[in-house]
Amino acid sequence: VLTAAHCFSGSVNSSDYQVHLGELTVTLSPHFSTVKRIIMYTGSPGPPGSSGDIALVQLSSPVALSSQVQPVCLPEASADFYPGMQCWVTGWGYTGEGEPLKPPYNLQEAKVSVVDVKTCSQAYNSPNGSLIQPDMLCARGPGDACQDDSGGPLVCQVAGTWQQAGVVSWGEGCGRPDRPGVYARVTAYVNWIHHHIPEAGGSGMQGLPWAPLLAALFWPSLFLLLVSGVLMAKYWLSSPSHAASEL
Ligand code: 4AZ
Repeated sequence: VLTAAHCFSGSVNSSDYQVHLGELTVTLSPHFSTVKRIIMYTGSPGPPGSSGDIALVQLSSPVALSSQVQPVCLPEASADFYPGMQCWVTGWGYTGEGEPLKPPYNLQEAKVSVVDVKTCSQAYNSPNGSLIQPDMLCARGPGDACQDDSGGPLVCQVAGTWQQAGVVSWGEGCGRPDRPGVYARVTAYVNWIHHHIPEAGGSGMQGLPWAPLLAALFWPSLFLLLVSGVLMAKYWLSSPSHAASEL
């Protein structure tokens, strides 16, 4: 499970957490997964708005997939979530500034569009330069993420598949036109994710993409070896010197 590192500012102890899968409302159902390991990109959660706000949660046992529990695709490290691209953010966080989600606590979704780096950097300019780092991705309304949405997914449909472009991280207020929501940029961490979960979907070694390459190298070499074998045998049999020496 991909989430934000700052979600663990209270505790990094695996036994303090439960992972509830396939739920649309916040109910503390008795069916949950326990956590085996929390892997933080940075050793410990940084202050709000800092780089590396990403973490992996390894569950204690495999998950049974269903119509309600499905994995999302990891983008390739080179994937481009271009400015203006329409994406969705989901969560049970505040529905507006100072407005906590009301019962029955239904999961909310908000449509957002990716904001170009320059515009976002300007929106978050500070005396020490922009607060926007290369590992951050910005997106703005109509909708926005808000308090308690942190760690949730920003997903975009690319050629029919849903890819996770971001992890809700921070922002000034919620839904302010001049203050985009800021996300941890997943593409910046894809190699780190594959390092910790070699079997994770997406690119990498999955499905032996290097097998055709090996075959492409192997078959021509085998062919050349056979041809040279046949030619050498022919030479050996027809060479007068060999014929003489054997007489
Ligand atoms: C938060 O406090 C938070 N509008 C998350 C996202 C945004 C603001 C605050 C973006 O978790």
